[in-house]
Amino acid sequence: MQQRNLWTALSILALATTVACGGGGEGGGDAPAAAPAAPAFDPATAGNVSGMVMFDGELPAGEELMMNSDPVCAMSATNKTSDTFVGSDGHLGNVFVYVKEGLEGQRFPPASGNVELNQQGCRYTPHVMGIRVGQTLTITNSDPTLHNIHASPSANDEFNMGQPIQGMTFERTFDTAEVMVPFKCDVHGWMNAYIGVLDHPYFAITGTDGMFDLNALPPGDYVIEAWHESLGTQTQNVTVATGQTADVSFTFAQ
Ligand SMILES: [Cu+2]
Repeated sequence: MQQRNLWTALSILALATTVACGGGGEGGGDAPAAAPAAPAFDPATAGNVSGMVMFDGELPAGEELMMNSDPVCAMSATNKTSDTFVGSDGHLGNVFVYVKEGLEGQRFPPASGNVELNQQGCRYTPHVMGIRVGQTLTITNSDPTLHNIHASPSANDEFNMGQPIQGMTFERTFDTAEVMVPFKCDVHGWMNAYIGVLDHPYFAITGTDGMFDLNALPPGDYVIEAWHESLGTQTQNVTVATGQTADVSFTFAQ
């Protein structure tokens, strides 16, 4: 009697296992694949934001970076001018422009690929960048000298990692949206960079022509912010309509 109960229990267990595994069909017992992230909106309804960041007046001259504390840097660096003020003809580069408000609660497909931050010629390349929450940041030391990458976020975890050997790489992700996360090198006081972490894909960094595009936005009302490391932030409201490109331009001054 006891033996029969045991077999009955085992039979039920086997049946339950078979059902749970989907009857041994495709998938080889792997966990069910997560549903693909659905677009937050119909892309056919999208609109765009485009604009320019200007600097009113003469752009401050780039500060010369004093690299004498490390002979490797002093001898090998081909560019010893600060990246804080870059631009031409009244246009301002290295400005992080992004959707600050208006996308709350929406989900977007994850970004593909890594974002690269290089330490080369004893400076960070790029100087200003953006990344998605959860996207991998690959940090490389291309120099034959010690750098340490020291991030000082307020909403994410701080990290500080030495890279003593040329060619070393290190990967990191961010859990929370944060504009901006500052980076510095504790060995070389002139090295700094900034990364904007967002939970959506609508951000851009202006080049020396000051131009930016935020394409394929859901129609709606947004607050667009422009951030500059020395000149602060500005915001503007904009309405994005299907098939239209709204112009949003910013002018900074000292
Ligand atoms: Cu360094």
